[in-house]
Amino acid sequence: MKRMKTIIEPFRIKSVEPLRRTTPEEREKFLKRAGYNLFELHATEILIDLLTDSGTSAMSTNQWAAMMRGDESYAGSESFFRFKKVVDELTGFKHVIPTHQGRAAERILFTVMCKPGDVVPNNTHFDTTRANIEFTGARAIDLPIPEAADTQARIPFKGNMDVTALERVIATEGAQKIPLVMVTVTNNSGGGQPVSMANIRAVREITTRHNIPLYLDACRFAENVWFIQQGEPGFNRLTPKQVAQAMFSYADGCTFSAKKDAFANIGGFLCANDDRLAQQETELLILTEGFPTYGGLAGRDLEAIAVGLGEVLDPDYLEYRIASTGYLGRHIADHGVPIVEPPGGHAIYIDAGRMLPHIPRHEFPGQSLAVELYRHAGVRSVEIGSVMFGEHARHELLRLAIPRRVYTQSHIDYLVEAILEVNARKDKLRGFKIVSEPKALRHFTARFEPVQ
Ligand code: P70
Repeated sequence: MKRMKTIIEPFRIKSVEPLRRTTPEEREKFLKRAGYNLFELHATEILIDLLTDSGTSAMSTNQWAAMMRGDESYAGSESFFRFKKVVDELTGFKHVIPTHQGRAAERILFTVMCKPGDVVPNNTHFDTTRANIEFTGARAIDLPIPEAADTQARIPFKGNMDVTALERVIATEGAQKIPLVMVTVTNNSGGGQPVSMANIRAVREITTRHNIPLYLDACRFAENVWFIQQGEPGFNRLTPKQVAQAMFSYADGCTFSAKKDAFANIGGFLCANDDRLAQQETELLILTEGFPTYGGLAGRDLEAIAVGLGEVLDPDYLEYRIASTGYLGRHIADHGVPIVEPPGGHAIYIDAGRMLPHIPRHEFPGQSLAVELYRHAGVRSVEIGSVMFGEHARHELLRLAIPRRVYTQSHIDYLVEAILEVNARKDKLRGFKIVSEPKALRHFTARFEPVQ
């Protein structure tokens, strides 16, 4: 049968949550109280929340049903074995350690593997990954491909790692100083861009030659898989699950935040093939997270993850997901808003540095745009630039992250309208300065004031 052109949300809605409207005067008051940091807003003050796609997904009826089956035994819970079976089959790794979220997996992994003076390359580290590596005294270095420097370049698999740069880093630092190489799929800081299988294979080849373990930061593995399946030669006859299995087969382990591509509201895991490492990781897990068959999660959370990992690989879902993100991207970019091209998987990133050339980096153009979009339309987004990454920021971006299965087409159309209205008077936007900040991960709690 010939397929119709319109791609629809492949679900219907059973339970709804009202959206809350606010007036411009109220939003001005909330912004002042929050120190112009959108993390400080209350959820009730927001109309459409694009702060993150993490932990914000709508769960399915099957996930809710599975939660009722949650076995809350402290040790040996049935839910753990159901979860483990799904993760084993998907990833093929020998050991799986549940954690309460992605960063707990990162902390355990880097505590066990890194020491001061070490270096950990990644295509691009995300905020908590970088912070957890630096916390051990090691150095986190980003090796995106050179083409990623140009936000306007429309090339596929723009999330790839620069393998020539990886060889160079190994040659200059020495393999013994590199406890692991990581590849983040999709590349979150870089624009939600996918990494090709060919690139993962090339990184594997280099790391094998130097005897360095390769780990995937697999938070958005399914979205990455869809780009490979649709766009990389040789994969379109495989199912998304088979492509995912192929992708995981190149790695020695992974970290995973189940708050993204498992549609769970909380959870994560750490996988490893190395028995000795897994042993050390399990010991740390018991110290800070919990017994190895629950690792900081309730049995019901493990059930939700197990079901979610199956649902996310449904081709109808992935087709809709990537089309919906692309629709937002095309509709604003084709009307003059510079975005990171081409649109990625989970979010659209506006190049705020390019859109607001009159606001210098040190006055945070991404933050200025985030504040204005909230002020204008009640939409919350997040700066991914010099506020989040300081001197490591490569671009001044504003990320519009799309929660999974939560918003409909008309919400997206409202966003397009709001963004184009702000764009029409972008020259009026002013910069910000930071008036207080913590030592690490400052974006979560810093306070700002507008520059006069
Ligand atoms: C996001 C959230 C989390 C994340 C990630 C990658 C590639 C590990 C983690 C940690 C964080 C965030 C950012 C801004 C606003 C709110 C939240 N990413 N690796 O939205 O996982 O959060 O489970 O500890 O993207 O991108 P976890």
